[in-house]
Amino acid sequence: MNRTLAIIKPDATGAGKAGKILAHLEAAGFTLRAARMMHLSEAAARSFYEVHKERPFYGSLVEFMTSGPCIPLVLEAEGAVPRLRETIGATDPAEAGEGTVRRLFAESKERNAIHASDSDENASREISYFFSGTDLLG
Ligand code: FUP
Repeated sequence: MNRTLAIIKPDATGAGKAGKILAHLEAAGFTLRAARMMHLSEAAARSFYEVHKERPFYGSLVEFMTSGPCIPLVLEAEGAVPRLRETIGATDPAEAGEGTVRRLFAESKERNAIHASDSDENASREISYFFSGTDLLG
């Protein structure tokens, strides 16, 4: 079994879509191992997306991610990282496949409902960014 990190983003929580997204993820075969609801500080959002700091959308992305509460989740499945990337679809919902989370629930390329780790290494780093070891026991 493998684990990955998802974040239900502020557009989705604000629009009352968090429950439907979680149900979709469980129906897609993921087991929920940890969850929390939090409002990211600007420092936390900047740090989480530091890899994008030179990109033109960085400031806007940080502003969006701090605009309301989000819900980091630890999800478990065989091949969790690639499987969740498939389940959520392309970054831009207009390009995301039929039935993917972003196609179903995202508003735009920026307000795209959900984050998912893009490698096992980043999944480990991102899980420990939001959760402590004791949250993940059992
Ligand atoms: P993804 O891995 O699909 O979440 O996409 P990226 O890591 O490339 O981008 C991270 C986030 O930056 C996206 F979820 C949304 C935002 N973004 C934009 O707002 N505009 C862009 O052109 C690309 C990404």
